Amino acid sequence: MTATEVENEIGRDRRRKEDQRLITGRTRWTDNIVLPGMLHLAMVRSPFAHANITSIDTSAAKAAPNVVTVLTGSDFGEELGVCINAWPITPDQVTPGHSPMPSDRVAFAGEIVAVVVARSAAEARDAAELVDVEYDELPAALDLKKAAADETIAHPDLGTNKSAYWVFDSAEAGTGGSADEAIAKARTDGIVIEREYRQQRLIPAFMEPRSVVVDPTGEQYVMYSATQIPHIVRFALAATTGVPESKIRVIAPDVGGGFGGKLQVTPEEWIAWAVGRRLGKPVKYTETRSESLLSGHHGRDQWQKLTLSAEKDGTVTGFKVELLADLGAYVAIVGGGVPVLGAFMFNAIYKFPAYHFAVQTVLTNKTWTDAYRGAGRPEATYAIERIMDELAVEVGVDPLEIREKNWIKHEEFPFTTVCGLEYDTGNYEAATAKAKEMFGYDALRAEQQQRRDSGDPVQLGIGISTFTEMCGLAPSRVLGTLDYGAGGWEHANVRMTPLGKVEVVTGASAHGQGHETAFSQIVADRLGVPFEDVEVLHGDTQVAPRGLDTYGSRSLVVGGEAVVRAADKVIEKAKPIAAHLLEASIDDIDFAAGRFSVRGTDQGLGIAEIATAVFAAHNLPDGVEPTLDSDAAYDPVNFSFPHGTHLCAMEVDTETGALTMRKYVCVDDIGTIINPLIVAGQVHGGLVQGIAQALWEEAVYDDSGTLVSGSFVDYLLPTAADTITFDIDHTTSPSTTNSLGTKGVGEAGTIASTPAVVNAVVDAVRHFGVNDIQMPCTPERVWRAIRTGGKGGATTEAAMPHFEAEGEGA
Ligand code: MCN
Repeated sequence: MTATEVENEIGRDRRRKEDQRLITGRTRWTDNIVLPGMLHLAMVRSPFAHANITSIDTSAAKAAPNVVTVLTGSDFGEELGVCINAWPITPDQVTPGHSPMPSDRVAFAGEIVAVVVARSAAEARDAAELVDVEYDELPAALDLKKAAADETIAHPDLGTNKSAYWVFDSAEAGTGGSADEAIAKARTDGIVIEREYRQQRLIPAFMEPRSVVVDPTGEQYVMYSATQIPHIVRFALAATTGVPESKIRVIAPDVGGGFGGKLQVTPEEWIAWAVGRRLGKPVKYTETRSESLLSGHHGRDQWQKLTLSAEKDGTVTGFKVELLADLGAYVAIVGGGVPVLGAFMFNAIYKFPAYHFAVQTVLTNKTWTDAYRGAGRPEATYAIERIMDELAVEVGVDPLEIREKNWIKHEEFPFTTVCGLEYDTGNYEAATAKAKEMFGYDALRAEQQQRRDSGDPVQLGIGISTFTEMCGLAPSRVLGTLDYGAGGWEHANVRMTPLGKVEVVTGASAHGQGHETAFSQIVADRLGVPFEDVEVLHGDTQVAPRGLDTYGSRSLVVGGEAVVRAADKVIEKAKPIAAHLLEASIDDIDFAAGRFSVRGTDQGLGIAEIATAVFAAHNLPDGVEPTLDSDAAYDPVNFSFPHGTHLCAMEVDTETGALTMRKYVCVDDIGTIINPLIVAGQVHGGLVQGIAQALWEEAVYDDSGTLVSGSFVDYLLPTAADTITFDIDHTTSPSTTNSLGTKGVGEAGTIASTPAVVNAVVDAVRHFGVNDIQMPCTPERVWRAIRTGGKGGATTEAAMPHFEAEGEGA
């Protein structure tokens, strides 16, 4: 391949390098790892949501075939470590102690009380059934609103379920006016819309269940884990167990998805680590799918109370958001911070002059919650995009018109929002115009009217979501102001091998996103080498010692930029060597398409030739190191702000409540696209995940705190057969926060699609008096809403309790 042929890797539909090994079964998942003498673990879990442990009899289990030992929390001391919360959102946050294996009291059904160690996984599981645990059941705090009112206490020693109260007020922050004043004024001469929305609890369901292998037999403790965050796991292990980081190696081999669900330092990892160290033998634990649903962290679970004020023409004057967020039994690694991330997104693409946000995080006796694809931003987008539709109805205009009246115009960028964030670029007009055209908006509106007029039993609804999000979880200083426990930089190393190939080491830790391919494209373009000559290494703290891993759609905008900078340093390092070898002045050397050339001549050397010359080191300039190897760490000054317009057409059978999606169009602006094929995959997967929240998925507990939706029979994870073909396209306003002009895409589809779908469903049946249907919009809920003229759809739970500030806000 010639240099010119590799010029434009960026923007090219490259098939993913990693897929060869993934889809031909040649990869090695954590559960495939077999080490000499390896033992297997099975967890004994509490069937009760809240109970004192009165006794644990392990004798029968210990006597079972091939069982090596059975251990409980009291068999361990500090070596067990503690599960950490890395984001206390207020200084006075109430944070229950979280042992990976408590010995006195369990706080959710599924919590681990003992671990069985056996020679095979099956024998360990069988023996786990023989562990006899006596419990003294305690009342469980299960309903979020009741828990917020401290009706039943999830952790009696704490005396309250209220964990933290976090506030942002634009008047106090100096970024806008007072939302309360705006609302009071609108009550007399404008419009006030008050709504309460439910964000149901969801369960991240990745393809590969969580799995961990610990090998304590070498000089280092080695942990293989199906995790998104090998660097953070290593840090947490060292910080809480006292073993130096240099003695810990964490490897995330190929990881089969995470969606935020593997952004956790899990009790199972802690226990495997402690058992491996205790016995001095390699151990493995792989969860069953039921354990995954039961005890891996859950997502969402909020009540949202919203008050929007506007002038009579629909110009928004203020927005007040009050949230209750269910933490579950413990404050997970970034659990409390999830609603805080959302706090900056409720104003979305709009120019609201006044904004107030308050969240009360609440402890309950359910599985702990934490990041799930979008983490706070889907919840915020849902709230604002649903209520903008309500405003349009009140004003009597098309919902796109109400959005256009309030959104930031493209010529107004960069724009500082009422939350104090600076949106660098965007063009909502362009994305919306393109989406409208692809959708056939006017024709579908006409058809909707015709169906209404004729009383067609199948009604048509059109749903809109003009979303934005902050992603590229990054600026360390900003994260510091929010008391987040880490920075947001990313690290890369780019090095040329003696034969002119390139190794790229990244601290990002892909688990399905295709970084090996996309980062190869970036480096191939930058260094002018063939795509095939670039190897991307990641996911092993020994190979990639520095990094902050993958979540928050950060890997390209932060990690990719670090790769660019490291590659540029390689070019800068090679340049004086090229000048020396070409016997020219460095000022006369140009670099393009992988070749250093002497300006005005046909003399030149390829970068691969320089790499070989550097390796030989026979003829280097004085004082030049014989390596073509550079590091870069990048910490951006701002987030990136993808946006887009999503339109959904939904047919609703008003006699049965059955829903049939007819069309889904999305036009996203994610800046420069590195690999359109990967992006399409990200958008498709993301859309399905968001649509699933709107229509199918919900973690349901019974009155005793047992997870009823504990298998895929009841937890309705969609398959490809449940979805339609989406029409996706893009507009481009390059980001200014990185040199490639990219914005993240990993969460965009999920964030945008949920409100587009629910807006479509509500729009189809609004003439029956319906203004909300609680998610998931099951046929039954839709049918009931139509029958009852449901204002607020199927909401059955108690009203939102009034909550007051009890702690310091931000
Ligand atoms: N990309 C691109 N051009 C852009 C933006 C992104 O080519 N303008 C490419 C990137 O190079 C990368 C992929 O798209 O290969 C996603 O990039 P990015 O938006 O940076 O997101 P991350 O790589 O940081 O991935 C995290 C994000 C999150 S937060 C969740 S949750 C999620 C997601 O990615 N979980 C996933 N996508 C997932 N995809 C799979 N298969 N599995 C998961 O668990």
